Amino acid sequence: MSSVLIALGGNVGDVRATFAKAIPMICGMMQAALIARSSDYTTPPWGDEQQDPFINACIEIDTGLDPHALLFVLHRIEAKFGRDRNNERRWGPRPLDLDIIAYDDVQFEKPELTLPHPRLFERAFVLVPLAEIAPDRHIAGQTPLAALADLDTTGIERLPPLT
Ligand code: A4P
Ligand code: MG
Repeated sequence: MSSVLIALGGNVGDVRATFAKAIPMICGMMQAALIARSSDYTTPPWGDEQQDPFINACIEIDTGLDPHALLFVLHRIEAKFGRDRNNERRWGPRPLDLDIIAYDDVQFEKPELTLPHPRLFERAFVLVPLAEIAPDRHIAGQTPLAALADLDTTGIERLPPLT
């Protein structure tokens, strides 16, 4: 089994309800065990600031699937929640975005998949939830907690659990 960190994001529709349904779907379709789930956070839009705030979270799972199979399943789940990659702009609004942040200590760079995620350390909206569940995990020579010290976390707020 491999330990995989996945970042969830979205800003279209009821994103917290989407996460609540998508996480068991991820585990079911990947025959994976959910090891950890961060809180949900509201985060200011990054990259393209002319859009609604996002909700972000991170999970850790144990799975036997290889990285490419994992990406294929994640894209299918994004589509189930209404994501249409053909009709969106880069960094624009989307109901659900599922990024593979890290897969064990695997490192490679291909057009369709780069591990660890290449923009991970630029993004407080990924690192804040990641630091909640894996503060000291070594990813490409850094840890989420240490990397966060260099980033602006203004406007990122942890949300109370849904009742
Ligand atoms: N890809 C390569 N490596 C990976 C990986 N490790 N995990 C490829 C997942 N996918 C990977 O992804 C484009 C392609 O990257 C995929 O087809 C896959 O084959 P995408 O998610 O469609 O692209 P994107 O989202 O437009 O670009 P990018 O750079 O991945 O950005 P994000 O982060 O996904 O951008 N602001 C806040 N606050 N919170 C957010 O969640 N999200 C975005 C979306 C912008 N601003 C945001 C947020
Ligand atoms: Mg993405």
